[in-house]
Amino acid sequence: MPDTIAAIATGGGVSAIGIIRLSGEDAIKTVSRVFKTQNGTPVEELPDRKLVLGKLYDRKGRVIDSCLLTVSRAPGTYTGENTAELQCHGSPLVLAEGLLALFEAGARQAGPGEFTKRAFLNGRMDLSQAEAVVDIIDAETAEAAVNAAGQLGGAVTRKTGGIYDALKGVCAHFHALIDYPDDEIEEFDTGECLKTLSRAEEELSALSETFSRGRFMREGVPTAIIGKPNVGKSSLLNALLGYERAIVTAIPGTTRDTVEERCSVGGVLLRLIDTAGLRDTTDEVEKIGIERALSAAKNAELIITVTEAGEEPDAEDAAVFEAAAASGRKWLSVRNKTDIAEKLISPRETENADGEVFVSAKTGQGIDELCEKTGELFKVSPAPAGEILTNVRQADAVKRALSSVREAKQAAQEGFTPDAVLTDAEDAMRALGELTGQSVREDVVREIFSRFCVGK
Ligand SMILES: Nc1nc2c(ncn2[C@@H]2O[C@H](COP(=O)(O)OP(=O)(O)O)[C@@H](O)[C@H]2O)c(=O)[nH]1
Ligand SMILES: [Mg+2]
Repeated sequence: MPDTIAAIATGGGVSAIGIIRLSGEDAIKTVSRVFKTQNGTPVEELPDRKLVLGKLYDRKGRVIDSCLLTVSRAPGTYTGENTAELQCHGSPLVLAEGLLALFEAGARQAGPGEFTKRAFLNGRMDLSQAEAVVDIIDAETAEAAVNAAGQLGGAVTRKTGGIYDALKGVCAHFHALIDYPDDEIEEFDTGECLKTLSRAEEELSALSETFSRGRFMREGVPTAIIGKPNVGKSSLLNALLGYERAIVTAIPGTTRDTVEERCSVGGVLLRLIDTAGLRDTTDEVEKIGIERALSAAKNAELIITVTEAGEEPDAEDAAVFEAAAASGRKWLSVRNKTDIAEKLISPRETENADGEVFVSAKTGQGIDELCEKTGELFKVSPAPAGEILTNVRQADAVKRALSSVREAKQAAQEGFTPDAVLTDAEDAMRALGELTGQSVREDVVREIFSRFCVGK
């Protein structure tokens, strides 16, 4: 029988309310030793899911808080076990003392993600849903949270569950053929089997393709800001971030190393990389910075070139445009310093850019338009919430399932023996089972939950 775990579930600092939660067979009995209800009802007789006022006692039996308690009994709880939650005043000291009193009353400290791990082990959610819990907590844009919430609702498993069942049907038939070769099993219809495999292939391939978008959603779009020195790259980074992150001076060559910051721009999470200005230099440090700038541009998905709005591009600007055009990545041409430009010039070299925006990093003019354009370029096209894969582990499982389905299909097409098709189809099922946790190894499960915070 799993022991009773307890943890502070809310953030570390001072807050209005702080929550201590417990889960386990003896959760309610344990909390009854440190909490007495205002109206005298014994804690163990409290109804489920009802907030009750009472007093919290420390290890020495002194009242340390007046707070609220809810108890919920198994199995209809988050963890599937008996649970209790104390809503205290949000003093870190009160919460720590309350927790220590609970330890003395028989609970032990919960490890990272242990509540959710118990929920998984007790069948309250599958593995992809459990991972969605972390994704909601870690979400940095509203879009990421909406997708994670959809996954918590089981969107990924609903999508793959149908494919899993179809493959199971194919396997059952092949098993029958192998196990009872002499029986009059309904004439095997290769056409039907191929149709099922093709449908599975199509759906898995579509799901697999959502991952590159999903990855941007979760980790951010790597974005390199490039341009010659002094055009306002660092100023642009600061304008987008809304604070003075990078050093800005009138001295060319100020930014020598790359500076990276995450920032939500037009609803899209960007990993903005400010770089050293691109120019010919003999300065050793600056040279290395320029190499890093070029390598950042190579690894970026979005390139923002910065040039001065009022000036015709010179040779250095032209080299910057050329690097962006040659990269094959999405490219936004930012024409900066509109506040001091006599007229706004649209250079011919940027015709093939994915957008041109006139801004002043100094006054903020045009920054909204830049955000909007970025949003348009990378907005995840509407997919039902949760049907975008954001998780490397899940994407890898889907990819393996896809490749096994393709092998099964090929084997069936080429008239291989039933067991050849069967082996591949079963591999695909096993890979899909990893999404829900059906066929996942214990150490992988442990690794997944170790990424959670304590108290979740
Ligand atoms: N007037 C004006 N000056 C700017 C603007 N953006 C940057 N600057 C100035 O240009 C100089 C170089 O800016 P910085 O951001 O360091 O350029 P970087 O070398 O490309 O990173 C600084 O003196 C900035 O104050 C702008 O939009 N308008
Ligand atoms: Mg700079």
